[in-house]
Amino acid sequence: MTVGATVRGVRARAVLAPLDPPVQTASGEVPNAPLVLVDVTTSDDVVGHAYLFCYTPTVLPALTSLVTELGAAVVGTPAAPRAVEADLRARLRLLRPQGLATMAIAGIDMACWDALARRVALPLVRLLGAEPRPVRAYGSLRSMAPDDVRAEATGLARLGFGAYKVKVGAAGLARDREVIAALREAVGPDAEIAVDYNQTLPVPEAIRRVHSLADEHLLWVEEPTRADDAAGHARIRAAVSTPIQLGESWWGADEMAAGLRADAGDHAMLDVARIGGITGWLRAAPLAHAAGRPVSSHFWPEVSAALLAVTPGAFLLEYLDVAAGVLRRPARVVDGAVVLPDEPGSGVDWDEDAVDRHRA
Ligand code: SMN
Ligand code: MG
Repeated sequence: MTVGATVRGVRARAVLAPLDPPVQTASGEVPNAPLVLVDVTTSDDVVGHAYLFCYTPTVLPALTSLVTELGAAVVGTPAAPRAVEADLRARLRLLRPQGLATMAIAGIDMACWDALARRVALPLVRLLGAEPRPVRAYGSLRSMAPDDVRAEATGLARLGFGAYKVKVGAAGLARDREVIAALREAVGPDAEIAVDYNQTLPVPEAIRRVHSLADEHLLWVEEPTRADDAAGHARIRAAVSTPIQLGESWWGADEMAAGLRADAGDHAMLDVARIGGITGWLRAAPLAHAAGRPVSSHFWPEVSAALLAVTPGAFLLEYLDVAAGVLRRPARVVDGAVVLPDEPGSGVDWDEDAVDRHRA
């Protein structure tokens, strides 16, 4: 292994990974997972892998092309993740990094960290300075209809989670209560339950509903109103007793810092693609801890498990594995925790036959 490898190539492939069941939210349904699979090859022939989830197939060609173009720009430069990330952010300073640009940089960043871990033959968690350990997770449901919730939760409960999250807001408060009751019936009285409104409620309605649901003793209410309305979330938080969770929608540490300054939430949840990759997470997560917010993750269970294992104030990993349909080894859950593989890399490897079947 040479000490300083360079980036030899960056490949981006678009796939539509199967989701069974599809993911439903009050802001729309995701029938299959539009993913960009990123492969960074170094000058000593090591290949790092990462994937990006882009919510809708409409932007899949644009994000694939953005990863390809940004990847081409760093060919020949040192494959050091922090150097690549700084180079790409500098190139996009005038554009401003929010949006697909941050997501594309994050994908290349995660793949560079995977390549580095593979080059030094360390699991990502060891490269980041911690020992592999089980990372406590919660079962994040995809279904929203009470009968589907009951069935899905019964299956998830076999993985031993102590907490679950269900998406609500598809109809009125009565339906929210029906959904929570269905989940409670399936997971039992001791499990914690969180709900996610996926940004759909106007602030007054959010205050009314969250206040009314106080007797459900929810673990948290997530994104009750628009993600970019930090002041609105702060108003909701000041008016209710149930903890408010948000952060999956923050584009980078700057937006996170603004959300923390606005007192928008009691918790903070980081989406490793939107926060800016592994480098972005390592920059942002300490801000939440300094502000006294427990840190949870959004999607990306493999990489998020390694990051939560090194994050002060880490709380819960979201177990919702949207890429499992194209991964050789999806994240493994034992007794309600994601088990980190003690093998080189981040744990992301493609099932190439499945990738071929699901190419977009
Ligand atoms: C969510 C958002 C978009 C797609 C699936 C799920 C949700 C979550 O906000 O927290 O998982
Ligand atoms: Mg959410």
